[in-house]
Amino acid sequence: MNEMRQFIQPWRHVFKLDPDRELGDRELDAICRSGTDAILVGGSTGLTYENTAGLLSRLRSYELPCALEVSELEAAVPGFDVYMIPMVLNTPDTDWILGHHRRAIERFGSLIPWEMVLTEGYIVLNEDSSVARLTNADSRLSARAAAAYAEIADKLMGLPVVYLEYSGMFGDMDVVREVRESVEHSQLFYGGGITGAAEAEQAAALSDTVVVGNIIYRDVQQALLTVQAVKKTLKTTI
Ligand code: 1GP
Repeated sequence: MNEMRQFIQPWRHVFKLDPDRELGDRELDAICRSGTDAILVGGSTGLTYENTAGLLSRLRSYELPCALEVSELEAAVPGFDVYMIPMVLNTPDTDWILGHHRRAIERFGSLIPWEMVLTEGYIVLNEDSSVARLTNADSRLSARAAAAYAEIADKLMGLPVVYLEYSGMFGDMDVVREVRESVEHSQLFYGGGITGAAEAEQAAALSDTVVVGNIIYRDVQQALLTVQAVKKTLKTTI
């Protein structure tokens, strides 16, 4: 297992922060001291070098691991611990699988710190989310189809991460369960619509890593409750 895979392996709970959204110092402090395992910085729109670097410098007052999800080349800021590169598996638009990646490598090839890079096989499942619109993802998948995409990532492509992305909506746990049963080697990330402890527990039982985003900006106290909920939940043995 490469070093970065090992680095993220213990992550059970992750807060995802969007550089394009405001978060006060008190809220950021509570998030960073919450006991979460890592901060993932990312967003679908509005990412710039300035707002990403600004958020990173605030985060660096804490000892938490920081990952950048690189979806906008201009916002690829140095100084993160790990760089996560999404590949959207369920899109007909090859730009989101290979195209942007090819252009990035053409432009920055020799500067890319490959030893710090991990690829995420994204399966985008909320058709009303910005990421689904942006990537033109085919989000209306049966559980079997979602699991087949996960097997492509896990078994054909050998990707370190499979990311079930319901961004903005709590997912269908039957779909998550079927995906869980299909993934053997990749680390399974679940993200989407977690607004409190009960949802966090359900997602934690069926995935390796639970990502909590939106609720941070709506109700930070609720967001904080998800940390212990995830940590106390054992993964279901399939
Ligand atoms: C978004 O998966 C994350 O990329 C988390 O989703 O914002 O709905 O919590 P929410």
